[in-house]
Amino acid sequence: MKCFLTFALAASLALNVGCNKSSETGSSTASGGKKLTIALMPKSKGNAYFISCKAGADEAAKELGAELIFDGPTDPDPAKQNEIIENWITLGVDVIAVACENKEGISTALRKARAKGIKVVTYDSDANADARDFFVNQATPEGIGNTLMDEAGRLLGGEGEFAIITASLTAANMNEWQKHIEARRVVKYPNMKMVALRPCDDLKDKAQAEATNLLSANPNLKLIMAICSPAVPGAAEAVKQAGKTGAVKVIGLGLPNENKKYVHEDVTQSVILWKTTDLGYLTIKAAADLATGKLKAGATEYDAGRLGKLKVDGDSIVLGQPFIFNKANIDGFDF
Ligand code: RAM
Repeated sequence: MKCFLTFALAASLALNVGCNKSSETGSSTASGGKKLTIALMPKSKGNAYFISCKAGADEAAKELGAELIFDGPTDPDPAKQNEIIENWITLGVDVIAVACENKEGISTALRKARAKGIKVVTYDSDANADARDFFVNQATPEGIGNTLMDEAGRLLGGEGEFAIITASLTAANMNEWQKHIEARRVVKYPNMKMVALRPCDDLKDKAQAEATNLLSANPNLKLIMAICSPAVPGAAEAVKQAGKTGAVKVIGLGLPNENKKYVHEDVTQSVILWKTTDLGYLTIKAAADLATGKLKAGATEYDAGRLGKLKVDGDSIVLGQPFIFNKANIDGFDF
């Protein structure tokens, strides 16, 4: 916790936004001795979640002496993701690291990149397994699903209706988490009922509109679970404006800075996340080590620099456990 806090504060100072290149001193080189070029794509550049990932990616690129290209759609757009991947193939980058908006849709472009000798890692949200070398996963899907469902169960005393707001129905991460939320509900909270699942395209305003509709369509709704970061403040704003603060609880996967206000107003009870800067750092470190041959298929453990040794689960490198922010601790975090 202390370590997380120290890191989060340091990372917030290093925050750097936009599409740019960063290259500094270091030692990671591609074959032929030239500097490694790693291309990093978020689901969307406007999402604070990915802006925070990029701060950690910049840190790793600097440490490794790699060239970092950062680009992606402004708002979530799977077709734009494919277009950018095609450009990177033409450019001949060494590694592509991408958070996939549409699991199936992006896999063809990523397979093409691999066929041209470009290494591919996914992070945050996976592609098909044969379209990438490794997936850098923020936490296990069970860990995320169970933490969300246990928080919902605790807040409702194991009874009542809840609804989920997700980003998209094509993103692998959300779909995996949702399976585990449901599995946990069946086993531990059979008296809780999920009445709706609504996508918000990973956009706050759309999440707010969806939450407003959910509140009027479901008079017995007791909790909204928002499983993409912009949806947590979006749902909170809807609950607040409907005058249902406390009567309808809000929890979800979000950034402390986007939710502090609502947590202090008792609109939002729990915010769950991982260290987003560490996710960006780990992604670039793994991308570089994959390109230089230090990380190979079949590894069971990975030496992730300042993050220490991490478990490799098949072809997934797992960052850690999700963390719960609430009224008691949220002010200690700045990201
Ligand atoms: C959103 C993105 C991302 C997800 C987080 C929790 O910002 O959709 O994929 O991991 O929320």
